[in-house]
Amino acid sequence: MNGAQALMRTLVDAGVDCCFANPGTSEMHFVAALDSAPEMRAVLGLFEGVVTGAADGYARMTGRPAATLLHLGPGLGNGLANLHNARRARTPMVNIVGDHAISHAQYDAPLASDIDLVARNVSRWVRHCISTDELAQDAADAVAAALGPPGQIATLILPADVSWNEGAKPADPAPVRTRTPVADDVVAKVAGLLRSGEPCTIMLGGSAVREAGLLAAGRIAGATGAKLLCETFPARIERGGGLPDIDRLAYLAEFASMQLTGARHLVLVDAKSPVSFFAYPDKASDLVPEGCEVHVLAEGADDATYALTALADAVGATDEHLVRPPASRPGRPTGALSGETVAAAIGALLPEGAIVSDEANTSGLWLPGATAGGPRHDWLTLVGGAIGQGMPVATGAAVACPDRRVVSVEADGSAMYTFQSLWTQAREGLDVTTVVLNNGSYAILNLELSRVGVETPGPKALDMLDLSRPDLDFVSLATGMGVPATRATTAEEFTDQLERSLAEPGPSVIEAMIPSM
Ligand SMILES: Cc1ncc(C[n+]2csc(CCOP(=O)(O)OP(=O)(O)O)c2C)c(N)n1
Repeated sequence: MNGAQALMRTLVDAGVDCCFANPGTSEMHFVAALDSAPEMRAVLGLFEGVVTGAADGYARMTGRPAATLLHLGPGLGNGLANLHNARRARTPMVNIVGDHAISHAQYDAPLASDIDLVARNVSRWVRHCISTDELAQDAADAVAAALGPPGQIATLILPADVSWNEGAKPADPAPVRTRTPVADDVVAKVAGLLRSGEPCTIMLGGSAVREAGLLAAGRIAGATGAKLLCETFPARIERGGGLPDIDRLAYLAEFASMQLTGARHLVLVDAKSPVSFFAYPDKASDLVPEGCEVHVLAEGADDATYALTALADAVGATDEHLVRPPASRPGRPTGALSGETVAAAIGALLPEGAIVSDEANTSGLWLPGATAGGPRHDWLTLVGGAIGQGMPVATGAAVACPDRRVVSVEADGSAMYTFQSLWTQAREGLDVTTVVLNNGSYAILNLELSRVGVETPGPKALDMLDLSRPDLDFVSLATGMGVPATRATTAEEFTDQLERSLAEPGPSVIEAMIPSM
């Protein structure tokens, strides 16, 4: 067995059986070894941002890391924005980054660079393999590190000769840690606050916004009157089908402050204390209202679900306290196509068990409201704020869940970062409906321009936020990558096209022509 074959077997034995890849010469032995492990699925992405984003989407849905295969420093660097998002989402992931053979390093060949430096920015665990004997153990350690908890990115840098040398043996899976139960006194203290009669807001995030955590939180809110909020960009929130519908903290600090007004205690459950996304002249960065105390119920490796369940018991919250929102869907919209009517159509037609990858940005304002009363679904958001995540994440989620429909709602500017995700969707036959919201603009940045205090922007500034000259034609772009596409200009057209797309196996694109805000 050569190093690459032992690595492949070790990954599969540790439960990593999907590899999103964009290889080069230094990774050829890894590529060849793919065929030595029938369990390993290999998915080609045509840009590293697709590869890393797909691995993120896959792990958000399975809870297991995928491997990525990336080509030296430049390949890893190309994948960085979506690795950043994955790091923020606490996604488990194992990056295998090829490097020049150890014997070749002295020559400073053109693709040589400081890979560790690039990797460290996003990886909690980085190791440079130095011997074929140790490679399999390195891989087993990488998988355990990726699983955390919480999930994190582990990057294994793999010189080509470590891969090709013979005499390697697979390693057993390394032990994986479990989440820590939250101490009784922490639960008792928070229970005391909730019973004090003072206004409490519970901020949920991370693992707390999955079914069990949401149900416990719903009981607590019903029993104590505490207000529930979810972090602005959860990695994966379960929604619909009668689950408590929890408002997300608004992106705009002005609105977020209004949601937090009046709180005397803010209880964090696997969520960060709220801060403004950016600093603005003369505006606060810390959004915790004055006089409000912040308490942590669960964080990091803590078991947030356990903590919420224990808290519900401690405050005497039973199932009778749980208020489940009634099932309700918007009707099929008519008239002009807009962010609002697109949301209504998606709300009217969202299939049971759908996975929504949400990078709708400004046009997505109405989506949560239109879908809250719909059937059970998962919602994946832009945790790290680096755009170009939505389509790759949708791709990985569809690989992870072949029996579920993925609905990828994409603002046009964001779509253009990683649009080649569509080619992977076509090649893998993934059931993804992509809605591109074509407003011809970086609309949010037009808003931000005035929010930062630029009162009279000049034509060059405005040109940097405008997506016309030429207009983007998403129907042609999609069909050029083998994905059927249609264009909708009215709410009726859009709803009909969405209905057809959701019923058709495989990927398709609907370009929704909408006005900018
Ligand atoms: C990787 C990355 N590059 C640039 C940005 C800055 N940025 C934030 S929003 C945005 C434009 C968004 O436009 P679009 O996706 O069309 O959404 P809209 O604002 O029109 O709703 C840009 C360029 C970013 N967040 N991430």
